[in-house]
Amino acid sequence: MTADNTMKVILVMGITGAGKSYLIREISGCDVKVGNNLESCTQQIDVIQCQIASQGVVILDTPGFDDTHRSDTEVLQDVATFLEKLYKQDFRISGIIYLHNIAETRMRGSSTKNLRMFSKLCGEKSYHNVVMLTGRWGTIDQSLAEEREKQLKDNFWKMYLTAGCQIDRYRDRSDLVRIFEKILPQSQVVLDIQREMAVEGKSLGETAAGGEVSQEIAELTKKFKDELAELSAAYKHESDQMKAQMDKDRLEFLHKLEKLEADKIILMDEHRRREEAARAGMTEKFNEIERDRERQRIQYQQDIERAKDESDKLNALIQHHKQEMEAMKKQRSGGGCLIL
Ligand SMILES: Nc1nc2c(ncn2[C@@H]2O[C@H](COP(=O)(O)OP(=O)(O)O)[C@@H](O)[C@H]2O)c(=O)[nH]1
Ligand SMILES: [Mg+2]
Repeated sequence: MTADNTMKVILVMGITGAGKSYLIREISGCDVKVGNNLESCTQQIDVIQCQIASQGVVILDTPGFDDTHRSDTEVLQDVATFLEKLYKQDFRISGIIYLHNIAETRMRGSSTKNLRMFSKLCGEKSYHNVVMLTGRWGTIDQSLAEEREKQLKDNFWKMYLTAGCQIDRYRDRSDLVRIFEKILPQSQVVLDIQREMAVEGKSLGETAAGGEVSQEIAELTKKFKDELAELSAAYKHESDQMKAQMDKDRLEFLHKLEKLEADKIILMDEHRRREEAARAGMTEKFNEIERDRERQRIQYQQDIERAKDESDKLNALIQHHKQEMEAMKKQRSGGGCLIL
């Protein structure tokens, strides 16, 4: 990221198709790619730099945890490592927008899953910087939208609002300007996932968000295995046509199981890589100590040699002095005698 640290960072989250990229295009005026309703368009975190109310702003457009092409583990790995890097480069987050399409007829499984992931990634300490935002007010009847908003306040969003998140409506661009002007001056926060990974050195699997995904992998693996066992038991009694369909289902289950196994490996690999990096860090420290010791040993050796030299010189001097004394003594005693 080439942005400088005076820029304010805003994170936008929510399910695929909620309208995150559309919202960012509206507020930034940048050419942000929006998807169609069926496919996810934002695959990795997109970084959009713009000016809002004379303030340099970096908006982070995130993929939802219900991506059409990638598993939750893959999405989490991207989002978490990006946020960790952001922290390490001294960028702090000023606001988080969790966007929900008010025209959604009911809370889908993916909506509750995205909410759970959002809460695990951010953590309660950042809730005061969160705006739970409903969008697309114009596309349904006002009274119906208000009824749905009430349901969100009373049920699905209740715990987040009670814990400090704010709720707001996005009807047009002026709402976005108002909301951004409100969240930009807020004091900045460190998200739970950033604290866990960048400060406490945890691997992704050890974080709250990673735990959520691991738990889901375990539950899904059990579910698919149970269904596979049921299918195999029923297989014996069915007609050829049914058997063909069952074979297809079986393959599908096996494929899903393989994918879940691959996700487990992603989390384990990430853990191993971190341990290796930590070990490499320790080896480097150890090598540094060894180098230091070698430097000291050489210095010590040189000191001893120098001292030995000095001592040799001194000994030679003493020897010389002794010889001179001897010679003088001899001369003196020789001078007092009469030699016949
Ligand atoms: N008219 C209108 N269409 C929207 C709005 N928000 C999203 N959309 C449409 O909904 C679809 C999904 O939006 P996108 O921003 O890609 O969703 P994301 O997956 O959350 O990024 C796109 O076809 C958008 O054009 C909005 O506020 N008004
Ligand atoms: Mg998008």
